[in-house]
Amino acid sequence: MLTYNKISIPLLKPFRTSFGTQLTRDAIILSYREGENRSFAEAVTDEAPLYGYEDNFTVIHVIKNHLASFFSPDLEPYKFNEKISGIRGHNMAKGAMEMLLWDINAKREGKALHEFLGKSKGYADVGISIGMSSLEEELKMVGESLKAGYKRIKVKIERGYDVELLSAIRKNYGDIPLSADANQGYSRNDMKTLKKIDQFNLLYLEQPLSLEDLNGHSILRKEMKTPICLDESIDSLRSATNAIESGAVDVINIKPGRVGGLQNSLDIMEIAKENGIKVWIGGMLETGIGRSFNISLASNSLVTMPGDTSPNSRYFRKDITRETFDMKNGTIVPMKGPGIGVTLDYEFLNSVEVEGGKILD
Ligand code: OSB
Ligand code: MG
Repeated sequence: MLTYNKISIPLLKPFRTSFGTQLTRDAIILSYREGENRSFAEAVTDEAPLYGYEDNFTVIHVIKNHLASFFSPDLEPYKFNEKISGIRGHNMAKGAMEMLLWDINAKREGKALHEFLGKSKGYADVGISIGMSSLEEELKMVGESLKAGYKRIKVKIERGYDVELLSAIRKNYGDIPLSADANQGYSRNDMKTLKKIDQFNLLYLEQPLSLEDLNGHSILRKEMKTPICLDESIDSLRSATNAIESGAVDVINIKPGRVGGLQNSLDIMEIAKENGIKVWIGGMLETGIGRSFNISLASNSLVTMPGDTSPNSRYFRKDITRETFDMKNGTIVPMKGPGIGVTLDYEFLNSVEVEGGKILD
């Protein structure tokens, strides 16, 4: 039986980006039950379409009305992708369904997901994505994160809160591995400000312009020394190919939940490698379920930079999974499995459930 739960769990701290402030993680969790066995997946959407065009409501709608009829637990993920290829867009909904099949398939083989995916190093290199707050608070967070062992610090920037922040971080902490994520907060009219960011020697500048403005990113890439990383713009293998071919990108932030799942993520990693593009695995404040998928993928040897996959405890006082991830020396070891290797705390899940129901018998 295939079911979904929509949950809302409080974040330990508000997470502010250029597109808004998140106080809770509102997630759609998919569960598939076969006898005693349970498999899970998580959609990366939120309540409102601020990051991309999909939201929790469209995900439930698309899964129920368009994807579920193609689902069979006996399908390999790539076969499912072939079957749904006529349905346009909605890669966050597709990604949740596709990842569910990876968990089902890995569990049937009795393998941990990271092993089932192949090429696992056995650990993921971890960076932190720090939400916006006061300059003082952020400087403190950067210091604590370095002490905790994070291998890369990423801060969020927006118009009017960029140069001053980055300059203060460099002044206080020197030549640390630093990047900045604008979440589409700038436009082509901001070239002057964006070029000022070159002085900070960032590892990369993430998604400065609108997700639709691939040409703008190509122009910016010629104007700036700082490598350009794309996040929101890359929602499929096709958009990754387009971005690479049009010279719009140096680094890709791969979120399997955004690009339609793990198969597309692996395919993007391959074309990135062929073209000398660096990749890392991002996050969307996932619960332990989405986090386990991300960390399993992030341990793949084709991933070339630390990702946004902090331990659960950084986001939530309590998570819906009983198992949690710990970071040691800036690395996290993926779950031992089978599959994503996490179980649900149903008592807690019920207490944070907003709605739920059956999708397929
Ligand atoms: O742009 O990477 C992003 C969170 C929500 C939406 C978009 C983004 C983020 C993050 C947080 O940066 C990454 C994480 O810690 O999960
Ligand atoms: Mg981003």
